Amino acid sequence: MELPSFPFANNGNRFLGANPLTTQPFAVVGVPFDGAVTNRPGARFGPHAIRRSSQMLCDGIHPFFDVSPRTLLGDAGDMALPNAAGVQVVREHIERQAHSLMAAHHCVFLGGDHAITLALLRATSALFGSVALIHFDAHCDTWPDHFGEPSGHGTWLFEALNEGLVSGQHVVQIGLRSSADKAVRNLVRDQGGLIFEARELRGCDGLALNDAVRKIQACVGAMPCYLTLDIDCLDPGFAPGTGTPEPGGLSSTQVLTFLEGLAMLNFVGMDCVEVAPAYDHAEITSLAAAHFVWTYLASRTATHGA
Ligand SMILES: [Mn+2]
Repeated sequence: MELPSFPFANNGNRFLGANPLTTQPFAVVGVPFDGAVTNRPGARFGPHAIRRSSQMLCDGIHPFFDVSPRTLLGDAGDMALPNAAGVQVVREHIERQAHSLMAAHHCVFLGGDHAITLALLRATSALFGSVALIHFDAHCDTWPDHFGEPSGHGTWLFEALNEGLVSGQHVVQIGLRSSADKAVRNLVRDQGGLIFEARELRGCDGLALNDAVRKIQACVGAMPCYLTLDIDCLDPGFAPGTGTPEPGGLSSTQVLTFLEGLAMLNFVGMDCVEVAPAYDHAEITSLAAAHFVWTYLASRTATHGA
């Protein structure tokens, strides 16, 4: 008698048990770099933990979009990166690999710390021009330097704006609440973009978030849009496993409401960063990340070819 395959079996640790990447339209790619963090390292193990937690999603049929991304999805494994190079050299390697992958597939990158996003946006901009950006985070990441050094995981958006990779009027930040100089915290708003601080979203869920969703839709319009989701946008109660946790954050359901409500945007790629499994408990953080990536991929599957 042939036994059914156990749904939580280790399918080579590929996201959602997908096949290795060949010609599928959607790709998941690990970017295991955490050399630019401020506080606790460990996000280099994020891709493995997110893939492992995604095994729980079984057939992958999403209850809101009513599709499974699995058959349209391939897992490219992790990028090959130098082990002891500085952030600038690592970013060159990331950009080169991301560019060739994004030219052929709609990609979701699993971080890694947030410094990788500058390289991913360089690849995105080379293919799609200056893009709109949806940025979930506790931190503004518009610091002009990283504690005296030119670049770190909190400077990528400052650099991306200066390089013209993203269009300042079409940047939307959601969940900000960390300490920072006021001019740094408000940079995106001062350049014409939108900021929804965690404070403004307290107590808002479901329909109460529709106003924010509508404002974001109006801001981004039909522009090619990149989504970057720092898992520390969530309250540490929902995501303890991250390097720089900030109390007073979003709930998992708030983020899911945004992802579902923004499904009609013209997304061209996504990353989910800063999952650091060494500080996690019961896979809470990696499960949240897997759900967000799955929801994004289901939204792309639902609109694929439409
Ligand atoms: Mn952050």
